[in-house]
Amino acid sequence: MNSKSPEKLIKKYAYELGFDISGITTAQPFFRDEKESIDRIKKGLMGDMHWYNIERVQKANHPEKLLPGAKSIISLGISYFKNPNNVNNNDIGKVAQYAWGKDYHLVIKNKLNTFVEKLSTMFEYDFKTRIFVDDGPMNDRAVAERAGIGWFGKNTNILTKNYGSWVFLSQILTTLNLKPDKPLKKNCGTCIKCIDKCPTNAIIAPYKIDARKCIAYLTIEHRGVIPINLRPHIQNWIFGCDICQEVCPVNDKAETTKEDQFISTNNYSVEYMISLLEMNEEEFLIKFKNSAIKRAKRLGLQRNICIALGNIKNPKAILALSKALNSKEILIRQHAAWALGQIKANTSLEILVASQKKEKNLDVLTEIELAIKQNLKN
Ligand code: B12
Ligand code: SF4
Ligand code: SF4
Repeated sequence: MNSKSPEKLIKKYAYELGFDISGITTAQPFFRDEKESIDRIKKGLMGDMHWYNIERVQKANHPEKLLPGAKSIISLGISYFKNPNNVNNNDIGKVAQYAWGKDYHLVIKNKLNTFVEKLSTMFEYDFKTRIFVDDGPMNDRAVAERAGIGWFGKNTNILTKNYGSWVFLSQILTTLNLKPDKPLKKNCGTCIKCIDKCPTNAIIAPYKIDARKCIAYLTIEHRGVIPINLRPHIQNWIFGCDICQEVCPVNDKAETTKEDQFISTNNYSVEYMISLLEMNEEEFLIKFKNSAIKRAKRLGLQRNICIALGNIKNPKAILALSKALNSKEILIRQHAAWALGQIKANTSLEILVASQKKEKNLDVLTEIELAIKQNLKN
């Protein structure tokens, strides 16, 4: 063992592996966070994320249940901020920055595995580890807060000094007994920008989200129909939402990512979105194999594209949407009808009227009727 303290060596190694921030905390329970999470499930605020259940929350906030004998958690943050120049471009589809480039689960898991190998050469005695990167029952944000790598913002994201909230969080839970860091004494003060600017009012109180209204939930996790009243507020987001981070003053000076694998050159132009609307399952699996976007599944992504095209209102999309109105998927027909209702043009109205005559599904018919009314009103 080197003469440096094990905690210093761990942090040095985290940096060498490309993590921007690291901290250490104990494996003690997170009682406040457990209580809040259970309360949100009970109030229905987690929507239909059935995988996010009470059993998971209990594990997530009692790390010793995840690894018997666990003593410490190494909390790691890595920036994914790209400083995009198209933030205000409302003529193209938008993907939240965290999903640009290669899927972070893959990138970070690789680093964590290498980290664990290194730990076994650093310590000469037997110990156990378990790694987490948003892929298991662990409360990533609560760990990060207590390990002092950042503090909770009112939008519930962990904010960090140099990288703002644009960081992925991951952990190594271990039976090693390491000296913990102290939480930072920081908070949002009187700022409420994220609460004010959230287009769906999903931040119902400081540190509390109603996921059912959050665009990230609706476009990524939610599998069915997106409520009609929320569709206009989704704007041109086709996967995730960055608004409560874009408006956050702590993010003004955020450093950009050093990880090339998080950079992407994808431009979700109307033409590209049209091509995605036409892709089949096999094409989807190939195209998004190494992307976090696959979480939305093909139908979810195509549903989101219909909404974005309806909000962008570019007549170029009418033909593709009329084809989508003939899809064998009810979900796609419903959202394509809505989108055609938003794009005022004789052709979109004619397409809706023609489809009204042959559509058999009552839910789609209701959408078509509403879309015709909307189209006439526009
Ligand atoms: C479920 C989930 C979601 C859901 C629900 C989000 C939510 N806020 O609950 C949805 C799909 C909406 C979502 C969206 C996003 N997510 Co998400 N998500 C998760 C996941 C899997 C669990 C989060 C969780 O436990 N939520 C439960 C609720 C109860 O927790 P919470 O909202 O954080 O609230 C805490 C505070 O209220 C705190 N608390 C209670 N009382 C008090 C009092 C005070 C004073 C304070 C300070 C705190 C506090 O206790 C609660 C529990 O810890 C984590 C990964 C993981 N395994 O942890 C990623 C994770 C939180 N998501 C992440 C990201 C990047 C996002 C998005 C930014 C993606 C995007 N751009 O579209 C958005 C952000 C939306 C938002 N404003 O939260 C990152 C966040 C990184 C960071 N810097 O914080 C995580 C950590 C994934 C990762 N490993 O990097 N996500
Ligand atoms: S991600 Fe978007 S919709 Fe969700 S809370 Fe933030 S601003 Fe609101
Ligand atoms: S916008 Fe303001 S209130 Fe919201 S997280 Fe950032 S600093 Fe906190």
